[in-house]
Amino acid sequence: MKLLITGGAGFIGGNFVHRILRQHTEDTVICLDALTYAGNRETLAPVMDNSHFAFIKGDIADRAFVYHLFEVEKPDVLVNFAAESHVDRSIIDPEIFLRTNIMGTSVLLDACRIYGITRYHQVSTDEVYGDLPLDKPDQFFTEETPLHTSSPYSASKAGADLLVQAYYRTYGLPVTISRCSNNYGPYHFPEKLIPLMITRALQDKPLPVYGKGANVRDWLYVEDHCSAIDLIIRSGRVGEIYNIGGHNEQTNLSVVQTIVQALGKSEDLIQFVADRPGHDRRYAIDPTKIRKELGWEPTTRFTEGIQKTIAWYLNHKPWWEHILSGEYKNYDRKMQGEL
Ligand code: NAD
Ligand code: TDX
Repeated sequence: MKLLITGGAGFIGGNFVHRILRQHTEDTVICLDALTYAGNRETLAPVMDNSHFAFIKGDIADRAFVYHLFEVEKPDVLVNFAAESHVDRSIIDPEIFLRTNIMGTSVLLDACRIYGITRYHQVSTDEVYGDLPLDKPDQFFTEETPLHTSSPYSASKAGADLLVQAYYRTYGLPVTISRCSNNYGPYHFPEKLIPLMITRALQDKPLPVYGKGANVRDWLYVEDHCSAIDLIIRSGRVGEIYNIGGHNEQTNLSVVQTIVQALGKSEDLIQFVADRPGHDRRYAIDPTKIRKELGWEPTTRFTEGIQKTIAWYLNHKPWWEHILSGEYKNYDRKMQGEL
């Protein structure tokens, strides 16, 4: 199988590239990535010399470029991870989210329609369902939950999902969509909660918790997300949506306290700061469909996954120190009120 993996120099896409080359040695992987601020060649360094792997730098929203790539490479399967992925950035500047997440997806879908594909898989998010109340712990997002987005990011992801469904219905394109809860693990960009807190705590910098830290996220170790997508592209039913989550809900404050304790730091580092506008209260996935249909189960519990993640950041300081020294620096200083 020849896979075109877009966004493979990012967090989840990078982990997915590593998994495919490790687990499916007969497959060939082409990674297409624009190397935005969030893309990182160093994430792919361990596979750059693999003869079953090729990296191509390019923009999924560049129609002529993408069509040429399809003509030359003729991929069998496309897995689309490429996106602008950070909610806070979408609040500051929404436009690039529409361009990449919606227009980029439409270009990829058109390329698949014109040149043919055996499967187009869209990596989506539980954020398209909006949020759940904090005081109703028995409520979960199912695949039937209506789309009800809160941020420009989630609106752009929902727009992309609707396009994918339209291409299935109108053109019969063989598509699948997965909607996963919050991921954590190696190669996670340090603008997101868990890596931000780990890297800042390691530098003894203040840890900014939005509001009261009472918002709830449903955390899944990235390798479990990748195993679910791997199953869906090989055995999932065409035209279907699959929710992915491991029933691991935690308040943000509890996650930050776990990190602080694991690193032996003081809780005095925690600072409650202004809340995110439109901040979703709670995400919680019901993964019954993927468990029953495809037999998927997560294998990494949070207590184990967070230790592995912290250990990874401790052992890969050059990876994140390089990021902290570059273009990201100004965004970080702005978010921390230093600019
Ligand atoms: P990320 O920001 O770490 O990586 C995104 C990658 O896409 C980067 O390598 C970037 O260079 C690339 N990219 C951006 N714009 C591009 C363009 N126009 N053309 C080509 N490449 C481009 O994101 P992530 O956290 O790895 O998320 C990957 C996907 O998974 C996204 O679609 C996101 O919506 C979805 N998702 C993420 C989470 C999560 O918790 N991180 C949860 C559910 C779903
Ligand atoms: O400094 C912070 N302080 C803080 O309290 C940051 C960066 C975040 N938070 C809070 C906001 C959220 O409630 O932590 C929670 C997690 O925030 P993010 O890491 O920004 O993730 P979230 O907004 O939940 O979105 C993530 O999960 C769904 C990914 O970034 C999305 O790409 C994915 O679709």
